[in-house]
Amino acid sequence: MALRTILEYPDPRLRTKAQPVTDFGAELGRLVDDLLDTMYAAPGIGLAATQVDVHQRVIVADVSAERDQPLVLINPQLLSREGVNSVEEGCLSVPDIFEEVERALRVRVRAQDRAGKVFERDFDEILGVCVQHEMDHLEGKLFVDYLSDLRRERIRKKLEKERKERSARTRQSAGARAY
Ligand code: GNR
Ligand code: NI
Repeated sequence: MALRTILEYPDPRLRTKAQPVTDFGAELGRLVDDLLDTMYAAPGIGLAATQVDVHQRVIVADVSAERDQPLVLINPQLLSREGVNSVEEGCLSVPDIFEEVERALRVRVRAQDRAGKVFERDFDEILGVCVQHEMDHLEGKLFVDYLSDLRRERIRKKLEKERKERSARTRQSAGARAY
């Protein structure tokens, strides 16, 4: 079990466009396992490789209550979308911010599994929203990009302020230990 560090907005690395996976070897297997471990530990219902600073087209999700139905999508492609759905979204890379975002109600996706086998599947309800949210991460897009500029700026300032306060506390306790 290995947990990876999740990047937080406005970290510019979250804006990186991910590259297709071509090598379905042991390294990919380790990445998928680490993404699942990190998602379950957070806890979150989905995680994209982009969020752990790996810029490959890999996403994981699990919306089950028992947390026993892991979904792995490698090189996901959107085939079709229908309807409109709007739910309050959150993101592990935008901590403690929840905002309503409009998405498709149902999407059909072609992807590969961890062995490289191609499959197609429809996703709807919360899993459909989650898959669209994760696929956005692979393009360097975040749910706050759907909000107004004003709202997004307020969120950025709040998170930057919290980050500064956090690092000031860390410095202080490191100093206290030294004496
Ligand atoms: O844990 C998460 N919850 C969530 C809720 C509504 C819509 C999308 C999500 S995904 C998010 C985890 C995350 O940041 N994935 O990228
Ligand atoms: Ni997210």
